[in-house]
Amino acid sequence: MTAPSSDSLANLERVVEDANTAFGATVSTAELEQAKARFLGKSGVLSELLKGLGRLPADQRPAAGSRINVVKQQVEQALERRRAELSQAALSARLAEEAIDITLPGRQRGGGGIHPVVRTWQRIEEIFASIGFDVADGPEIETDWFNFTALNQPENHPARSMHDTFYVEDGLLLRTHTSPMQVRYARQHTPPIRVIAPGRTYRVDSDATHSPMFHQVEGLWIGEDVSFADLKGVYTDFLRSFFETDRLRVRFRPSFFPFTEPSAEIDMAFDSGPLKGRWLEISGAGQVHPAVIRNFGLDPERWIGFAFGSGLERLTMLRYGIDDLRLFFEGDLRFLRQFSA
Ligand code: 2U9
Repeated sequence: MTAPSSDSLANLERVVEDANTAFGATVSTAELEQAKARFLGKSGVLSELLKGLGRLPADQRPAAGSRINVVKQQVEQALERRRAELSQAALSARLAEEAIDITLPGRQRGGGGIHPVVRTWQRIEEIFASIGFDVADGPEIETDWFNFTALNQPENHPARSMHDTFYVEDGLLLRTHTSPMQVRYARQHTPPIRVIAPGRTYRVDSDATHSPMFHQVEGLWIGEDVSFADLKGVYTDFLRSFFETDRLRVRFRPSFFPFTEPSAEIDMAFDSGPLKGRWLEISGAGQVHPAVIRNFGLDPERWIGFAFGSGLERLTMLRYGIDDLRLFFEGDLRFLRQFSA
């Protein structure tokens, strides 16, 4: 061990400067601890100076010792200052990182939307209400009589097959069409009867173009002189209101349903737009069968009328240009949001 040279003692003030520079260059407390060791550690600059004191002439030791101690205190102060600076900087950085901008708008709950099929349902109710039709309601779980027998579909009719109908306990079933609502309505009202029956219906059928639950709307008009011409007029007016264009045509083709005689398929064609000129099956219809009128509790010799039935999914797909039935039942918000306005 050598005595502190007069040179190193002369440069004591430089030590404070060097420590300040070294501490100032650190950017973390870990770095600062390393820098501290170089000056204040066991074999740091100041310890070495103090250790060398013994080798100085006795008369110089007190002055040199106290100078070294002053410098040591200054270095310790510099260390404390930098420590405070670093911890303040760390705190500021953390506060900045964790800052919450309380002026940002809150997370919106998002307005729910009305399902496109229900939009169609509501629209149809409005259109028919405007020409004096009432809206019937009724149970989705039905008796065999209201779903089949009253509609002239006898005991062994193929439509009753287990393959088509969801049966539940006690001989009840999920209605396979909305017709039972109209039977119930007709038995509780006196003619003239003008009513539509929209709602959910169920059939054992599931593929790309069939859903086990789907929606129908049926219409019924019973009076003393209601004709097929009235049916064509009412249904054509309905389609023109629903699709918001007079530029569409309607045609009837002969068909068969147990509950109507004669029966027809209704086709429509747009005169403009992407589907222009294509005949589209849009509904079934017919003059209500005398046996069904009798099941209303009415005399078929006096009361006559028409009924029609349309699928709400099909009407909705045509109105909005939707090409896949399954979109209605998947609950995909990217699809549904487009109808939330
Ligand atoms: C009563 C008497 C008669 C309603 C009718 C149709 C023809 C028909 C289908 C069209 C598309 C159902 O959703 S769909 O698959 N419906 O073809 N419906 S006549 O006739 C009735 C209804 C009620 C009391």
